[in-house]
Amino acid sequence: MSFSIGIVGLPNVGKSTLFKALTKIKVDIAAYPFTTIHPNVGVVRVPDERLDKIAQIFKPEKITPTIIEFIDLAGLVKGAHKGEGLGNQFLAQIRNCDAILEIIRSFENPDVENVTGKIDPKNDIETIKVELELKDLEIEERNLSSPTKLLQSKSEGKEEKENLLSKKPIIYLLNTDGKTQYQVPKIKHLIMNLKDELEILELSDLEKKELGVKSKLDQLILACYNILDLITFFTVVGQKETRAWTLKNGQTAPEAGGVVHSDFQEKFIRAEVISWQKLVETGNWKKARELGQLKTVGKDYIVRDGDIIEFKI
Ligand SMILES: Nc1nc2c(ncn2[C@@H]2O[C@H](COP(=O)(O)OP(=O)(O)OP(=O)(O)O)[C@@H](O)[C@H]2O)c(=O)[nH]1
Ligand SMILES: [Mg+2]
Repeated sequence: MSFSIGIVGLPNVGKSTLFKALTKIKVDIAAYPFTTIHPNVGVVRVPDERLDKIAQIFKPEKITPTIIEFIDLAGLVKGAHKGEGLGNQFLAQIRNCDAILEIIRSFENPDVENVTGKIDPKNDIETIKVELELKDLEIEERNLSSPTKLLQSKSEGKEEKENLLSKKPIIYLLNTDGKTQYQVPKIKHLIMNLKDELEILELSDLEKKELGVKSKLDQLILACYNILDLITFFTVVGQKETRAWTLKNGQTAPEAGGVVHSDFQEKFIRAEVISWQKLVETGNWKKARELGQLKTVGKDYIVRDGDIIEFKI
């Protein structure tokens, strides 16, 4: 199971720059608008110190983190819902994402065309919000005027509300150069310098220390993970593999089994569970069992963030 984050924003705001920093995939980055036409898709590991600590106990051959997918989309402009710019195609791509990461330009650079003419985060946020809402409205109207369409989408289990663009979880990221003055939007947001992030990637740990620079990419990845309301559980296969998996908050032990192996959900009988802290404290699986720290759980057990699970099928 993997979840996806769509990188959204006006043209030339740094979407592909961020995508490259996150995924290390070489993509087109240029000073003209609409550089990205077809979406770029990449997978990013979710940083997790707990996984490393568990692995220190088992010293496995393989340590597998969990992932989220990032999709670098084409720039969106005013009127996109009516097909302006790369409009409609773009909006359909957002629909397939689980959450939106919106990049807002807060850097000045005369060489990089600014399609709105000035730095105005508040206004840019509004422009995108309106486009998403207008597109939703258009689809709702189309459904209302066509009862067959409405029935069809209901029978396919596509409850329209869930799929509304304007209802998707969203994270705002101001791409700033640290110099440009702008009005801070009254919305929770992250601030990063995406161009610097690309450069930081090239530095050694020592260079980073000497220059006193620190990447914020991990922080951003975790923010994306959290906004999706996801939790992580772990599995251990002896000295072979220690692995992290993603689950929706509130899901049960059999559902977690289904993530590990398609068979496991149906065949689930029970599971043994221990929190990662407990195991790291005790330092040994066998000892944890002897001390009665492994809890046997049934089908109704709601998995908790940080659980280490052994499935019994
Ligand atoms: N000064 C400065 N330039 C940046 C920053 N981020 C991106 N740029 C530059 O802005 C231009 C556009 O960056 P992209 O990452 O291609 O922007 P985009 O949002 O993907 O653009 P489209 O695909 O055209 O919508 C490039 O020339 C980047 O080098 C930044 O933080 N500061
Ligand atoms: Mg781009």
